[in-house]
Amino acid sequence: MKRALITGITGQDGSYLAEFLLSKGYKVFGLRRRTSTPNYENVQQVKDKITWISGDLTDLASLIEAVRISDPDEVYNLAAQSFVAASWPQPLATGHLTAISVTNMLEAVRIVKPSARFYQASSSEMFGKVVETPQRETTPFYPRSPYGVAKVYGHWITVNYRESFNMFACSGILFNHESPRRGLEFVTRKVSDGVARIKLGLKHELRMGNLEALRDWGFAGDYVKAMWLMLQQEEPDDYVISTGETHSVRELLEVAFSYVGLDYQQYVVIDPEFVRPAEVDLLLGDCSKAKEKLGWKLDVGFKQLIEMMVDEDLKRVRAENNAFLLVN
Ligand code: F7E
Repeated sequence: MKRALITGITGQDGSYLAEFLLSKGYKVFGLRRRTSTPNYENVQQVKDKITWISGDLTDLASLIEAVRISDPDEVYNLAAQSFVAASWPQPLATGHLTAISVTNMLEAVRIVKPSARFYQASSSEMFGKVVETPQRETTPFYPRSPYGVAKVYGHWITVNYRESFNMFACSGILFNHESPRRGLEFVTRKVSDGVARIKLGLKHELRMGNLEALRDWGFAGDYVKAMWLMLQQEEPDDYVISTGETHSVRELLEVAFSYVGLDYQQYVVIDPEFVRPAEVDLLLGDCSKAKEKLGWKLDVGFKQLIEMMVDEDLKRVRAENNAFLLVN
């Protein structure tokens, strides 16, 4: 039985990856940080199948212990401060969690089990103010936020450990990937949740930032399979994972509102609070290397993804509201 250690396991990607690895017969270990209000919502179906290890990304001793206890064949480093907008007000915390912690994880693996295969969650945010379109593995980075800068560090330290210590370390340069498990602050989920609340009469407007930003949005459930495929190859390497399509935030609004028979223009209000100090205007990934070498393919397209998210939020908001009406 193969053994995998996942950091960030209670997040969107971690939960899909845990389910995928469990379905493949893996023994799955999840690193969890102590919080006063633990949130297992994303992993509720598989919580009891995961072996939980207490640890913190910023505490190297706890990571060494996590690698020792799990004795993993594969390590997936998904934990980070992942919300770009929060990286301006918290640049140092983002640097510790999203950049330096990657070295902590790599060090823990190098010291305890250097033969383990390592996956680093790199990001299309590294391309930032893009110098070429579409973006591919060889496109130079030009990050536009403290988050993007931190991810560039994480990316290069992973490459460096591969080259310095001959470790099987891979970076997946994943473009935006979404799902009903996405955090409510990210734009797709903010819109699907907002549409559900407006449709159900619980909300009357949706306050948004820059509607012209273009993103390459895929389904997280498809993207975690690419992570696994990267670690099954003969040689470690880095891969872009994307859909090869780009859509604006405005198109996202159109698709989501029109799906429930509404016109977004009647509800959306532009609020400077959601406009970023520096923007990534356009992302469009070329994932031909992943398709060719990994045999990776995607199943869920943009419209289907947004409609799935709206459907799930309608269900959830309806249920929450019914429960509220019952007790009041
Ligand atoms: O913003 C614009 C915003 O926060 C997308 C993370 O997973 O993907 C994600 O980063 C776009 C931006 O994701 C609102 O300005 C407009 O242009 O959903 P987001 P992100 O910043 O692209 C990459 C690959 C990662 O690695 C990150 O961890 O939407 N936008 N109005 C808005 N965005 C938000 N959040 N809220 C708004 O009201």
